[in-house]
Formats: sequence, C-alpha cells, structure tokens
Amino acid sequence: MDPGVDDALALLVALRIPGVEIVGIGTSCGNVGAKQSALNVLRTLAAAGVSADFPVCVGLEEPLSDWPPGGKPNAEFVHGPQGLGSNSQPDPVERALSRQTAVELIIETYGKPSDVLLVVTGPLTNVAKALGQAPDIEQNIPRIVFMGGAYRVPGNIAPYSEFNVWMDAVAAATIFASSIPLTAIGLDVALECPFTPEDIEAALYPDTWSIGRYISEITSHYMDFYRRAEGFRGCHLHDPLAMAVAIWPEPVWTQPCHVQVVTDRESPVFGMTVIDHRARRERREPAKDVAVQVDSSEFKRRFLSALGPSEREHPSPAK
Ligand SMILES: [Ca+2]
Repeated sequence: MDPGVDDALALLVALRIPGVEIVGIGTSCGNVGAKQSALNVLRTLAAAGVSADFPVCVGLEEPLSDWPPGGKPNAEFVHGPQGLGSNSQPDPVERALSRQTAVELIIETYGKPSDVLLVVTGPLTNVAKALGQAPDIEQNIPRIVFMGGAYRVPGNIAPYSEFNVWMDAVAAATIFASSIPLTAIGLDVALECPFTPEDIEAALYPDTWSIGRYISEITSHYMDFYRRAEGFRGCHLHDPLAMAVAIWPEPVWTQPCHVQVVTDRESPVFGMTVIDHRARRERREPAKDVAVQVDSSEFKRRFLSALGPSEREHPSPAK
C-alpha cells in the first residue's frame, strides 16, 4: 500500500473486521514515498489503538518503469504533503519499522504454497520485483486483489489511465501477464462508492470517537481536492473497496477479461489497461477478474459499520 488517505481507510477496515489476520504490510512509492507510506501505516495503527504484531516493511522507492530524472510523480496534491491530509499526530518511531524490505516479505510469504491473499492498494512495483527475483513464488500466490486500472471508464491521472497502473506500468504489465489469479478493482467500480462529510458525521461520531476523529482529519484535504477538481463534496473509496472485496467479495461482480497494459511512454494512452470486448476465442494473456459492477449501498453499509464504534468502545453510539 501507499498511504495515502484511502489506503489508511482500507487498513482501518482490515484492522477492525473480526477474523482478518494481517501477516505483514509492505509499502510502495506511489501517493508519497515508500518510507513515508510506512510511517503513515504506523500512524494509522496508532490511531486504531493497535500495536502491530506483524512486520511493516518499506518497499522500493523507485518504480520499475523509467521516469525521467526528477520526474517521478506522486499524488501529494491529492493526499497532502505527507499523504494523510491534515492529520497532526506526532511522527511515529521509525524503529518500529521492520528491517525486512517489502520485496523480502513477499518472497518469504510466498516461498511455499500459501493461502495468504495479497491485497495491493498502490503500484505493483514490489510484487513485480519479487517475481523477478524469485520466479517460483508465482505459483504460490493464491490471488492478488489489486486496486487499479480503468477498464471501461476514463482514467484519473490521465485521460485513459488510472494512477496505480500509470505510476508503474511496467510492473502492472508484468503482473497482468503472469499466471497469478488477480481481481482488479478499477475506477469502473471505485467511482461508484462516494464517501461524504455527512457519512462521517452520521456514522463515525468524529467529536467523540477517536477513529472517527482520525478519519475526519485525514479526509478533509482529500475531500477538498475532489471539490476543487470535480465539484464533488466528498471522496471516493478506491482502496477500501479493494480491501472489502478481499474480505467480503459479495458486493462486487467481476468478469474474466484479458488485460494488456500500455507501457510505451510515448503513447497518448500510456498506462491504459486495455481489455478486449470482442467475442473472440483466441487469447494470449491469462484472464483476470475485472470488477464491472458494485452494490455500493451494501458496501458502504459494511464499511461504515466496520469503522464505527461498537457499544463497548463508545458508550452511546447513535443507532
Ligand atoms: Ca493507494
């Protein structure tokens, strides 16, 4: 992950749903740098009142795709200079970060057959690098749930390209061409799930519930961006939807699609995820499961219920 406001919300979802076991977290460069992303993971764990018994590993600071010197992008303009909006918690302690890198974490986890789902809410840099270093892990990753791509809708960072794919198109192309089963949660469904200040006020009690207060702080800058850029008073829940699909797949429908990623930087559609709509049988790339529809009200109900307080945590949550 590359927290990032919506990554932080996705992490909170995973932390608060009973029965979810986190084996480890690796960060990638994306919205902000990989090291800053890892500090933002620690910040979010602290906000949730969780002391991690799993490693938090810093990933690669550079994408596998070549960017011109000094030209590597980020999304600080969307998520704030440190990636978490106007949150003003003290800096977390760096020594809480694992000495293991995110690439090493992936190789260790999938060095043998595994039932651990790999949820990727940032660029696929670390996964592609791990696959390059240890090709045998390909057969041991049971499934990747990836937030990325714009399949039948416009992009966000470019006319046809979604940020996580565009940021490291070479890594994305590597993973889409692999045999690893993959569920892609793209903008087609992510943009169907709006989250508004009214949702926070009505379900997350930001005045009295610590997690609600944290969410209110980290989302304000993000919501300001959407208001300026799209005239929409709220934000979208890209990464929480991907995390939710990993835990509860029911609210999302997928279709097997053959996906190609445009990696030619000179192309006007660089970073585009191209699916072939034609009814033809011969294909070269393995099919991936691309999300095509979402029951957004059911997802939103589950999302708010996971992040809101239980009666034990909050003496008088409104019902
Ligand atoms: Ca992200």
